[in-house]
Amino acid sequence: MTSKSCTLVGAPVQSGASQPGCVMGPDAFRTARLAETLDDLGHSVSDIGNVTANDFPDVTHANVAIHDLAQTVAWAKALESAAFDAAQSSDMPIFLGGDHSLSIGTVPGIARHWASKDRPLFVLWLDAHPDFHTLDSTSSGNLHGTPVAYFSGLPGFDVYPPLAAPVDPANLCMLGIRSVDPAENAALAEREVDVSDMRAIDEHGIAAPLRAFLERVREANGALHVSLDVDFLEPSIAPAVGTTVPGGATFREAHLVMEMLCDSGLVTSLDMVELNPFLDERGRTASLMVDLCASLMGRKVLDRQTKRF
Ligand code: Z70
Ligand code: MN
Ligand code: MN
Ligand code: MN
Repeated sequence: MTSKSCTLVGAPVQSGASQPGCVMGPDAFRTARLAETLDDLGHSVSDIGNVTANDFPDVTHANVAIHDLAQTVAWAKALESAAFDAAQSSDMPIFLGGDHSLSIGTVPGIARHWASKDRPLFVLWLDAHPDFHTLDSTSSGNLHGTPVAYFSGLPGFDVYPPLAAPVDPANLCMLGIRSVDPAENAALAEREVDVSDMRAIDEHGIAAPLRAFLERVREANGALHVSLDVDFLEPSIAPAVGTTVPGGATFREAHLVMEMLCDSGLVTSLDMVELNPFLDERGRTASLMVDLCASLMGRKVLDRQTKRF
């Protein structure tokens, strides 16, 4: 792939998850040599360090299950502007989480950037979960379950920052989904979101739905944000996550997704989220995530082009 300017943005958010540990995620990615790996692939890499959020707004919500709302909203505001700035100044912002509530900030900031260029933003959500709760529907109160409903413009998010550019639900694709709460199920069906659950992937393979989605992005001249949750992966190869769900993407499926994304040339930004280094085994999950990022950014098994069927 052509050489890109990559901006690494640390987002040590853990207020959206039920257990602590994601605060250490950005430094685990750095320890697993993410910057050096991208540099070796020929990219120019700038690590701007970690974003901070300390200006907690005075917000409340009637749903008493919700915890750490003010911290999560503060992170969203800080990350929205960090994401916008990183997209303005580089080819490929890469956000190092941090739990998935960081996408409450990153995706809207990226969407604001592409709206200013008159390009629609598409989002590929690689996750065991659709994260499609509203503030009213979440029963766990873990706000990492809410980013997609929010940035897709669903109602009821008055306490989150106003969206400059909502993502059209028709521009979403979810792969790897295997844990969906009833309220999410209803909301996904109502918006006709493109969801490939594990049952569909077992039947058709993971390449077919991804290929169809990439075709849609290309036809629309869209930009593509990829949000990679550690729990997309099979827990036996990626144990460092608070919400393990059996039956995840295999090593080979995950690398294939990244290689197809690389070949498409369409990806313009990336979240790497939910890494909880406290739960890792000798850094294997952090290293696997770095290897997946390397596949996305041009690492190949063979230098020469192999025949594609
Ligand atoms: C569940 C909830 C979730 C990520 C777990 C799980 C949400 N639907 N999201 N891990 N990234 O608590 O709302
Ligand atoms: Mn998630
Ligand atoms: Mn998840
Ligand atoms: Mn949770």
